[in-house]
Amino acid sequence: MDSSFSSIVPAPQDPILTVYFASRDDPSPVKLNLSGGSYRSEEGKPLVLQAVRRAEQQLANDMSRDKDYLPLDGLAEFNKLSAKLILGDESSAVKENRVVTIQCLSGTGSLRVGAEFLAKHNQERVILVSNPTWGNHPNIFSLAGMSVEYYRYYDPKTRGLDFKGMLEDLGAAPSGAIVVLQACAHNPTGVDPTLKQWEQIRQVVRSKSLLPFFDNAYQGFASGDLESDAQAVRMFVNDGGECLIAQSFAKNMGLYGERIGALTIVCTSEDVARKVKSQLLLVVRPMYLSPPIHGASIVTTILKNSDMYNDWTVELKGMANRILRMRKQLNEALQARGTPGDWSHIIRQIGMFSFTGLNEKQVRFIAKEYHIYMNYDGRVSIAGLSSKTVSQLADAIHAAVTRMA
Ligand code: PLA
Repeated sequence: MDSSFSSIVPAPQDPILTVYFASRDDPSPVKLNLSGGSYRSEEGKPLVLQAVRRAEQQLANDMSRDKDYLPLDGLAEFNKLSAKLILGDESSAVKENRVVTIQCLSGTGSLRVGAEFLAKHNQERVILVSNPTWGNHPNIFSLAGMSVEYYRYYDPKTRGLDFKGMLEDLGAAPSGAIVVLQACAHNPTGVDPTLKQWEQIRQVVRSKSLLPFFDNAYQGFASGDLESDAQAVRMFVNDGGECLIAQSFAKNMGLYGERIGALTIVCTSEDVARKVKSQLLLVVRPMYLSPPIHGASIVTTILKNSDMYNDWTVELKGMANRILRMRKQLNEALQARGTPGDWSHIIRQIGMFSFTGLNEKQVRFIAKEYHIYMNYDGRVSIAGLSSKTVSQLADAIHAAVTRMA
């Protein structure tokens, strides 16, 4: 039979998905997928936090709860508590009622709603993202109709921040352009500015009237501490200026599949905030009507119960510390093997990932010979390693570097 879709050509392959399928179809019992950023326990299993289990039990036992639609902007209490988590208890922007927060579908959904809003209401079409950045950023913003440009960020020579290049590029951006800044634990590089550098970034952003859009996908995963990881965002909010923040509970609460996050827009006045909110709701309604209830209920239960909140912060610190141990073990394992090169960046980098510096040929070699899957840009999820698999990865990297130089 004729198909209405017969003229469709296959979509170009998404690099992260390509690696995912290759790993899925590899029958090897020792295969290890370190491409996607989801946390694994020492046993190599996805981890459901105890605080989340407790919250879900409590919700399941509460017979007064129903499954009615949430409002377009989601669960009101969730929105308030999420804003507090990133902006802090004492945020004057919150006290002055100039903060709008709406529940969205995790970090991606928050970015997308923000992008649609900006495409419609920001005069300047240019949006700058770091080079490199999370692969989905350019898609999200260009599909919303914006013009994506890059600012220098990573210097492969130092495996650190190209701070001078970053400031130059931000300084040369058109006034009113949007600049996407990853709040902490930069993906894919694992390289974050210092607080002193953030202050200089803030000065350039404000003096050029750029509009910062923070991607806050990893709060708590950089340092293990929610407050420390919020410092960069708060620096910008505390100067009284405007910004957007896309927030995700996928990583820090391990709620990946619940798709729970929030978009916050900090405005200069309550009046502006009211108008902004009315327009955000216009973005949401034709897109998905209203957000899902379960993840928001879990997060709200944890954030408002001091006992569960404390349990959560302990577990979060535990995850961050385990990642640090894996970094240390991997670095030591490479040193023990005498692997050529300097691997200290594995310990210096921050967050779930290490940007190893391996090239695509080496990555493909490792997949073929060692059944370990990582992204073609050399990004590896340290959060997916365990004490048992560190030596497997170190063997693979050693072989790749010595044989595929
Ligand atoms: N922002 C950044 C910087 C991210 O790395 C990710 C996820 C998100 C937002 C969106 O996450 P969320 O929608 O689940 O909240 N990046 C992952 C997932 C973990 C992926 O790309 O498939 C990554 O592996 O890079």
